[in-house]
Amino acid sequence: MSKLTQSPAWQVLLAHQSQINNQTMREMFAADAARFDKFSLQLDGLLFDYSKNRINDQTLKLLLDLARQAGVSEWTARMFGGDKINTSENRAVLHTALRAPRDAVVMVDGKNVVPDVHRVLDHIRRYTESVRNGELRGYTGKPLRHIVNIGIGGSALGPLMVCEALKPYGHPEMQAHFISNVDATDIVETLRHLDAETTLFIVSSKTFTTQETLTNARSARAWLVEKLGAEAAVANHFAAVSTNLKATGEFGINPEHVFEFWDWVGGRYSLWSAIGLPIALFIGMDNFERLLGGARAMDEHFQSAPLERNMPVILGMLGVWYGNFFGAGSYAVLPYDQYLHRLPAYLQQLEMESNGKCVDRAGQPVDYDTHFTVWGEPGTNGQHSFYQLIHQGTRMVPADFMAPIRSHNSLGEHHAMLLSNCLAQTEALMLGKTEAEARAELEAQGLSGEALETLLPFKLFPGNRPTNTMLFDLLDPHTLGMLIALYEHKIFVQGVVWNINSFDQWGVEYGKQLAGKLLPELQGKVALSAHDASTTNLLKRCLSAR
Ligand code: G6Q
Repeated sequence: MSKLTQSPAWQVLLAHQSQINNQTMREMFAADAARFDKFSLQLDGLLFDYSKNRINDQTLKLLLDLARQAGVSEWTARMFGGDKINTSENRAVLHTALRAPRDAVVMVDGKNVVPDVHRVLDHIRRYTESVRNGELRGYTGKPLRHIVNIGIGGSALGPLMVCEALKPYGHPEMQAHFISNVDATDIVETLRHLDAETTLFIVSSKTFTTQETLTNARSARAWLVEKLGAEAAVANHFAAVSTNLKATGEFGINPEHVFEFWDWVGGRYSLWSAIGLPIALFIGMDNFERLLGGARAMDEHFQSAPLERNMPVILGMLGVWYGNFFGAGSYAVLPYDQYLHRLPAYLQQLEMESNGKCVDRAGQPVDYDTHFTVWGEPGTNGQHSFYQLIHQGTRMVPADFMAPIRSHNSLGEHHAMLLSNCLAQTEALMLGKTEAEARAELEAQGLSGEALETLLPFKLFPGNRPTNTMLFDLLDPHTLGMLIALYEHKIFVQGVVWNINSFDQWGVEYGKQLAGKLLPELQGKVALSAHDASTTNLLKRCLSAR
């Protein structure tokens, strides 16, 4: 057994789980009028209600004991302080420095990195303002109005999710597009509707070696040159974001349009850096800074609030509670805001790439579960599809609900209906429906006797299904910044408890390596090497069809 599963805090939680397993939240709410006050927190208008969880005062105390035992506060100080806690890559983890104020000091290898962060932010401001106000134009003199981000994974999902989420703040004449997939359909279908004269490509790649991104960038460049009839057009229509300035130079991107970031920014944590360039172009630099300000507010809260009142710590420990002590294998993200429709996809990467690990920091196999599968869809669409399983399936699926109190689009009763659905779902999941309640309902519908008894079992809802609710006034840049940073830090807390490195991604690297080997075989450039029978026959089938 590992040190973690043998530890006193873990063992006490195991025993506690068997006690609480028989209690219902229905009873807990009935017994404690102060439950909501006790189990909810607020920060800058963001209300985090975690009272609909299978916890009591003792559970919370024991979960926080586990967090203390794991050293959550100490690890937090190390991360914010620039220690190289990403040990398998020997890197600091400093996405928090990207939203630090100008006068902050964060040292990496004896150098304060904050002046560099603000130098790049100033560069982004100058560049985005000149594109937005039409000073910097395309090759034929037209303003650049279609921003096309070419990047994948961490160099795409964050900016895409944020541009979608903050559409109401977008420049009225601008549109943001995202090309990621090496599948030509992605670029062909995106460019089909665009006018080269008004299109600005941003090639975003931390390493500037990623096959998909460089292939798409080359195809985009060829498209532009063909449409505008001049190589010289590339200078105005391309920008790049990378840590690899040598490679951006070799690709031929005007150095004035190259935005730098650093190896201490993880790809999936990079939307706050120059990787956020499409966001700043689309919503403007003032709004981008509000987004950074929201994340900074969450950073300050995470660093300073006691564990008992600390949102990321509590959210993280609730995940540990269900994942490790109730055997939950997945959790759902359910935004009741259409603008957040890409949040589940973004969190899938952030969470699963960070904490989907099977060895601990020392490289030893773990004997406990690490991260859940993350999935979700915006409400109310999910209600008409997979909520059935959440309500009446055999597995526990903890879920995070989130909703704005006000909508950017007030239209008739839409928003009241949306909100009522959100609140009704968490209430129903918590309460369930007892036999007596179901029976009374059926009787009220005029059923009786055998007909009633036959239908009754299908009408029962076990309830006691845990949910969190994040409620906020309006989905604005500050709130979104807080929300994203909340999840970033929650993941960090869980990684600390599981004693894993949340900041490497060797699984991604392996995929990149494998595809590189198969490509020349698939193109018929080299003979087939030894593969398993399945892969060999799939390759042969592809080759024979060419
Ligand atoms: C993120 C991962 C991964 C990465 C992509 C793109 O944390 O490392 O998703 O962002 O593989 O990499 P580049 O930015 O280097 O092209």
